[in-house]
Amino acid sequence: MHELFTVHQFPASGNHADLPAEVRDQVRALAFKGHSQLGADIIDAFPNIGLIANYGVGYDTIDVAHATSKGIAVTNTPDVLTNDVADLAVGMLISLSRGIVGASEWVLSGKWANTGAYPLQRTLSETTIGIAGLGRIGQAIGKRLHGFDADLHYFARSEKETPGWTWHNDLVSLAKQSDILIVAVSGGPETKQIISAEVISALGADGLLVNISRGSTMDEEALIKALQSNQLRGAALDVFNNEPNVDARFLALDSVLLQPHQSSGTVETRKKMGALQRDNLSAFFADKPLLTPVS
Ligand code: 8YV
Repeated sequence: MHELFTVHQFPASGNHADLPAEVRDQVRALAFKGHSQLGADIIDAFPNIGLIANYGVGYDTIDVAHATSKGIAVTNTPDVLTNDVADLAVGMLISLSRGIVGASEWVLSGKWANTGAYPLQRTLSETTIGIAGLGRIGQAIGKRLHGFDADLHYFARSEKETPGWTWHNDLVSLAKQSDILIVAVSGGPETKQIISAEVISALGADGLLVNISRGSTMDEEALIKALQSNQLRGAALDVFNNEPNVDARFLALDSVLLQPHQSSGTVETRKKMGALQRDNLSAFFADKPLLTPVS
């Protein structure tokens, strides 16, 4: 980044106002990473920007409508992270349904030698799996699960071309039909808490839930209550409402697999995400078409 552009670091305080006004005036583009709010207040504090280049596919914390109204473009980093996110979703699902983390602990703690075989877990193959959201990532997850001989169902606004997967235009209907529900919708106001108490209850006491999208898509209160009262068999979560401060009630549950929002977190993918963010910035400064604009 520093070789290509004159870079001003965002203040360590996290407060844009700590950057002197004369520096803010010089800034022509914002390179954004993270999940804090990039709202109208910050956008307005940089009067000469024409681009917000996000490092990540999800841009739910950026006020895109406000940026657009001011003629500021927003770019993201789609595609390059799809495989890693789908891999982690499937990995979390296998680990949750087969109790892999607990099984490792069983060996490490000497329980295998001292108390005997690990309790039986549940099969993953030949179950009915629902995918909420069939964008790039949802499709990549489906492609992987197809190999498990799973009966695949999905929720999307419109029916997609798939190898025989069943479309639902209603999440409760999808959850009712599924043994496992994987959440892969994008975050934002439209999907806020769409995994509601009703959806969780429709999944049922034997159900498993996997979330690799955004914490905001989940009614976390309802999820915690369902897990605490065994109204849901388990949940594998890479994303949370108040990251990185995970609700402490999750930590007390045996039926969860918790990940630190790391689905795109590989050396290879993060390099590609950085390169795509920089390429968007370069295109902007060279007055060329942006590679991956969101709007
Ligand atoms: C983050 C993500 O961008 O792409 C997304 O939407 O959530 C992640 O890849 C990454 O953790 C950097 O903040």
